[in-house]
Amino acid sequence: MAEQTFIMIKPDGVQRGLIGEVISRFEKKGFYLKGLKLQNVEKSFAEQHYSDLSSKPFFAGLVEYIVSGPVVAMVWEGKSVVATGRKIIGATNPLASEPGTIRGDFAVDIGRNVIHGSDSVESARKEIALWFPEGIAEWRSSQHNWIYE
Ligand code: YYY
Ligand code: MG
Repeated sequence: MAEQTFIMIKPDGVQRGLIGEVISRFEKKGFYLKGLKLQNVEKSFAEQHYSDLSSKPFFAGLVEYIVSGPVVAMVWEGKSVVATGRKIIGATNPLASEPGTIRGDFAVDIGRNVIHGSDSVESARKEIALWFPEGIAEWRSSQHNWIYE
């Protein structure tokens, strides 16, 4: 199976009308959308998603931010999509993100950085299982051979 990553548009990205922009960047690159839903999440769910960061001083604020409005949860698939997705997103602190990245183009503060992307293939696997227990779609783009050699 091709590599998959979990991407989430955070509540600020949804409120600011950036859903289409984010999807467009991943789509135009040549990655395939395999799962998509907009939902509000419970505090306990957000805590589980960010459980690795539970000891950090910013944890409570981060969880409060994630539950402050609906998020868009997605699974994207393609060659090296985990690492390349992180490049498309940009550095964690938007003031350090390069222009041309999502955070570099659309965010200022670290606690309002618009988007989440899995940091490894292993975290992607865990995050996809957490967010999409129902499974994801099976499909293959008819353009596949025009994007991948
Ligand atoms: O993977 P990424 O989102 O780039 O950063 P993480 O180190 O996993 O932190 C998750 C999330 O926490 C980050 O997107 C913003 C927030 N955060 C923060 O508010 N303050 C920090 N000093 C570090 C991270
Ligand atoms: Mg992270």
